[in-house]
Amino acid sequence: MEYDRNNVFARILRGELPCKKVFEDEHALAFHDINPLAPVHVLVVPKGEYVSNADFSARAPDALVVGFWRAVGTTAKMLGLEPDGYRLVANHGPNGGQLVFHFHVHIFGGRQMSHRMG
Ligand code: D5M
Repeated sequence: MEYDRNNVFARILRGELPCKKVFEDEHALAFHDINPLAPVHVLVVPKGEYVSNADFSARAPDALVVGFWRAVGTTAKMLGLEPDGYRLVANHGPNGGQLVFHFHVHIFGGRQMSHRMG
């Protein structure tokens, strides 16, 4: 699939749409999900045009891959989720339930997660 430069996260990254920002550096932007599925539900998106995890891990420069995952860890720590733990999810493609085709990782926290898959 080709990257759509007008997807909602691209527009947030360009400042065309608002977000409730948690963290930002040169590699990534983290903000609250508009439709939270847990007491804490934050999305981390890399800066760059990557459709999915497959695209990101294949094409992104090493420094961006490292910087992105450091940003995920920093964001979780900033949210105070470290001691009790949290869940990371990246939906990939139609079977994965991906809705926004700009690679992103969900951080879920603030409650006990079950092992069941939705
Ligand atoms: O899910 C994409 C996620 O993105 C879904 O949980 C809603 C969220 N979303 C959609 N639009 C916005 C805006 N404008 N702000 C914040 N969050 C948003 P996935 O299935 O992983 O692609």
